[in-house]
Amino acid sequence: MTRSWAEPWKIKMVEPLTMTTREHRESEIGEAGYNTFLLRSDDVYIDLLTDSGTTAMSDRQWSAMMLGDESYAGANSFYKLVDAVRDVYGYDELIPTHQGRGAEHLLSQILISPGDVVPGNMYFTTTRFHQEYAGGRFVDVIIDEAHDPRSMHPFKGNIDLAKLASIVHEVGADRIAYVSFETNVNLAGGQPASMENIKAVYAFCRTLDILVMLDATRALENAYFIQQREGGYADRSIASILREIANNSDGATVSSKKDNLVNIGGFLALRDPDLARKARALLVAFEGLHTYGGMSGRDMEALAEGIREMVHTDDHVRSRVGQVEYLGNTLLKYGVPVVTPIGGHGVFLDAAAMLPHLTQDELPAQALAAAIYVDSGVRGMERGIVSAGRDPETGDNRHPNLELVRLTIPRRVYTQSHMDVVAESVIEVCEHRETIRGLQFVYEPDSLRFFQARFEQIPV
Ligand code: PM9
Repeated sequence: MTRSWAEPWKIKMVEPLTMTTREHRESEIGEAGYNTFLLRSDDVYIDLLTDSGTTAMSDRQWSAMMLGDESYAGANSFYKLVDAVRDVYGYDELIPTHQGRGAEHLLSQILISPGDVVPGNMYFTTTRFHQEYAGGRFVDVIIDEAHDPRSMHPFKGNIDLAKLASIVHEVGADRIAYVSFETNVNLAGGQPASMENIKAVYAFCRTLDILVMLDATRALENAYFIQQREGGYADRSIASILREIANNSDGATVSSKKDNLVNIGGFLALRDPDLARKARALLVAFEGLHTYGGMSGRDMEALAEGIREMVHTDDHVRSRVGQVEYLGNTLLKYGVPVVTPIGGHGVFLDAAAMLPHLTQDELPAQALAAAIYVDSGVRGMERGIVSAGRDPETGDNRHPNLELVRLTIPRRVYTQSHMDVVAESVIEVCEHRETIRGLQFVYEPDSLRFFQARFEQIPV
């Protein structure tokens, strides 16, 4: 008999949810221009928009916040954070930022010169924005399987070494700003890279003096999949696997709003003190003094505790990913097309497969996210053509292979019964899929358009 996992915590405080009617939700989604980012949270029942900053903090984190040292310079809370990052990730140089994109901004500014190329394993919206903003060109070198929602490859986040070698050969190693290696690749569906691949990429880059910078935002979940799926790691602790991932890099950007179990915060971590000096020079202009960056003392306290807590035992990540897999496997059982294997932070619905009557330019994922909201008040997010944006050179829409709706699970927030309600709603919507109409833009921001764009239904 297989034995169940259960959450390694109990609930001390609850937050009431609002129940709404279908009629109300139909009106609200119209008001929000069919963009789930523009809904008010009071109109949402189960909020699966993102796992970013939506975590429930522990009693230890809340009590640590009371110890926050709010000194402008040299706060004790900063040094606790430095120690936590060094102990858990092994990086010596810490540059604290307000969240992940603050770290991406600094990294891109110190390493990218106009015309440089940044190879990476699938784009992430804010990451690519900062790479392009600094004058770089992102080149996708992820393995082909990552673009196939049905491929069962256990490590769809892997970098294709032949693709990487080819772009290095084409432009020359000195025009490669760095390799941008995301752990548990978000837009591929929360898919991990194998330790073998992480090591091979680092070894290849070292021979050419190319830096490898991790996006370690979800490296914990990546470490869990390595433990579960890669030969030789079953008996290793998550903490030691996470450290081994970080050991094979020159630095990392981290949005602490995910793995690190806090509602706000992030950091850039580096090994090279000279690079860190450059980053700190910009930090004081864009974020704050080098001993707080973009965070208050209490934020740094909660973050230092969150970093230690996430690896304290393996039970936390096992139940976190276990809950995501529970939702994904329920949907699979009822024939809903989802990205497989089920990822670490959310279940990604294959909107292209679910709504074959819509072309990609009719924005099927955007329309599906709106339809699920109307059905049950469950809020997901589009991850397809709208998120992919336009090519800065041609101005044309990018057409990604993946046209997905992401149901992202916040950490330590919802119960298994919430997951049942979500699954029932998606199954119901799937049964009436042919009634879902396509959408068109009525307002399109110039960059990161998915956050604020507005849409209307295409007239019949
Ligand atoms: N990710 C997410 O919902 C929040 C904003 S985008 C909708 O998935 C990675 C892999 C992320 C990420 C944010 C950031 C940026 C960097 N890398 O949001 O600035 O998933 O803290 O981090 C979001 P910040």
